[in-house]
Amino acid sequence: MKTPKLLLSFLCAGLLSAGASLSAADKPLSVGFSQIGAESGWRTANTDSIKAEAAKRGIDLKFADAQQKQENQIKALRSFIAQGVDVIAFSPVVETGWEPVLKEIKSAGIPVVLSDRAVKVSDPSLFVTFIGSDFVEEGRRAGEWLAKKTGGKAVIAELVGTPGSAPAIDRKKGFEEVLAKNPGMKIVKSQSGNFTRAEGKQVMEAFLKSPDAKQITALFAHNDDMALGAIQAIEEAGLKPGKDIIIVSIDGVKGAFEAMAAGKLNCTVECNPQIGPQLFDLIAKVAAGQKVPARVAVQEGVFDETQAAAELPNRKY
Ligand code: GYE
Repeated sequence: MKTPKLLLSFLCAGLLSAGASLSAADKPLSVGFSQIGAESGWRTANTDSIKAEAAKRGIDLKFADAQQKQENQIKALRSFIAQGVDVIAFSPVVETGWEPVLKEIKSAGIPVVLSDRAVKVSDPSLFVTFIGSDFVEEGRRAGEWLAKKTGGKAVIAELVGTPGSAPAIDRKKGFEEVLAKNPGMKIVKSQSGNFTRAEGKQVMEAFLKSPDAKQITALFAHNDDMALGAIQAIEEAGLKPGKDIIIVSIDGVKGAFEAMAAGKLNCTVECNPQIGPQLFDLIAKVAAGQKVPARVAVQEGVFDETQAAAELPNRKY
C-alpha cells in the first residue's frame, strides 16, 4: 500500500526536526572568555573557578589571558566574533574604552556577560548582565574596620589597584566615604601598585623612604597581593607589619589568612573569586534567551585576625 503523501511529509518533518534538535543539543555551547591576566592570587582562583565550571558543564570554552592589557582583550573579543561563539564573557581590565568593540559584538548578534568588573558605556544594551562584587561596599567595610580598630585615628598609606579599573575606583570611593565621617583618619600617601605583589612592595618601599614616613600608622591595600608585598617592604625597613603599621586589605586569599595568623596583617575584606558556577548559570540562561537580572551580586564577608586560624582550613583559594 502506498503511504499517503500527507503522512509522508509529516514523517519527514518529524525526522527533520528530531535531527535538528539532536544536533543542536549535541553541539556544546561555545563561550569566549577574555580574562585580565594572572596578576593576583584572586585572579588565579577566578580563572580556576571559570575553567573548572566550564569543563564540568562540557562547555567549549575559548579562554584568552590578556596580561593586564586592554588592547589584548579587545583583540581576543574580536577573535571570538570571528569564531562565531554563542556567548562572550569578559572581565574588563579598566572601565572605559569598550564601546566600539561592544558595538561590533552586538552587530554580530552575540550576547555579552560581564564578569567581575563593570564597564562605563552610554548604551546599556551593549551587554546583557554583569556578575560581580560590590567594590564600593568592600572599600566601606575596610574603612569601617580600620575606624573601629584605631578609634578613628589613623595616618594612612594607600596602595591603589590598577588605575581606571572598577575595583580601584570603587574601593577608594567606599573607603573615603568612611574617612569623610572620621576626621581623625586621613590618607597621606596614595599610589598604584597595579594589584601585584611586586609593585605593592616597590611602592611601599618608596613610601617608607619618604621624609614623612614615620607618621604612617596604617595601610589600606586595595588587594591582598599588594598588602603581602608591602609586608615584606615593612619588615625590610625594620618595622613590624600588623603592629607598627596596621594593615587592612581586600580579597581574602589564603596568603592573607596566613599573614593574619602570623600577626602581620590585621584584616581582609572578602571578595569571592569563585564565580564560575554563578557565571555559567547566567550564560546558560542568556544562551537560551531567558530573562536575567542586569546585575548579579557575589556573596562575601569580613575576617579579622581573631578568626584567621579557624577560617584558614576552609579557604579554597
Ligand atoms: O581584588 C584583585 C584582582 O577585580 C576583584 O582584581 C578583582 C580584583 C581583585 O587583581 O586581586
